[in-house]
Amino acid sequence: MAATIGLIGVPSSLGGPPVGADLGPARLRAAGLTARLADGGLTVVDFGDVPVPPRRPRGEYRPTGFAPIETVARWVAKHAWRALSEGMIPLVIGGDHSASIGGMAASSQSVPGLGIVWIDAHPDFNTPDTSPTGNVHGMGLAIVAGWGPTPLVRLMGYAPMVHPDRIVVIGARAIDAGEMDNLRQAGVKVFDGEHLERYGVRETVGEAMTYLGENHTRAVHLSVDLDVLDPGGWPGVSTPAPRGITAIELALAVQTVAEMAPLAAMDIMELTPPEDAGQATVDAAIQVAERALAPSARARIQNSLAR
Ligand SMILES: [Mn+2]
Repeated sequence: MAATIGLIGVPSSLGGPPVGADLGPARLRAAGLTARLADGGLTVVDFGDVPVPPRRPRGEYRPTGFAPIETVARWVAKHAWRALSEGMIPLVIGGDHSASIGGMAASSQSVPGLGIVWIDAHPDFNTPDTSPTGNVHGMGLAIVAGWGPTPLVRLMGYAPMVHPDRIVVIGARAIDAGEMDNLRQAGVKVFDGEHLERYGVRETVGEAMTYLGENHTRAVHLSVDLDVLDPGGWPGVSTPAPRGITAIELALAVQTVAEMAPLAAMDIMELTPPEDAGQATVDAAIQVAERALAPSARARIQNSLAR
């Protein structure tokens, strides 16, 4: 039976720099995300966009405090929990990556044996003490793993939302020094960009999924930050990092994850339309959704390759 997707837009850049990640959900919808998923055999229920508090109106850019991020996280959690409780797969589209906190809060509550696959140029494992920028989009995974500001860490009343031994990071290539210490102390497994270059997508993802399986993961929340892509070809993100993988490699990575474990929930984050000259990044984002979620879209691609 084909899955039903609960689409949740998070038009927020409160967790990152003000360069337009808040425009991501509207861009994805305008580019036909819903129709493409429907063509792939999925039913899509669009929950619309969550309400987002305004940025500070005046003055120099400063990182947003935790309270508005918490508000957004609670809205995302509410919608994601509703989707999960009705048997749907929540698909959160961002928006900056701090919006994953709310979706993971909901998944952690609803899905037994939840593991996380975090595909990102950055591991997002800073805490307020180690973050060079103070932006919460660089702290999201740490918060889910129980590290960081208490109101966010304890969003659901318990912490961690997901045990660090059921979390893998794939593709990280820009890791801050203090962030690296946090990752080591927490015991989060990182398959970095160099690992991907050396062993390729299939082997790296296979190794990551085997590790999660050994730690009793029964379903996965897959979170994709589009900045894992090479900004030379896919520039539409808010914090580009040099090097990175191709759209084909990313599509193969998410498909491999979906083949190896039940997908409980998914995020596609950090699409930043003003930076996306030529719309390669929005196209890649839609392909990522199709390849992870739509079985018949996958079959069509495989058939066309076989011919
Ligand atoms: Mn990220």
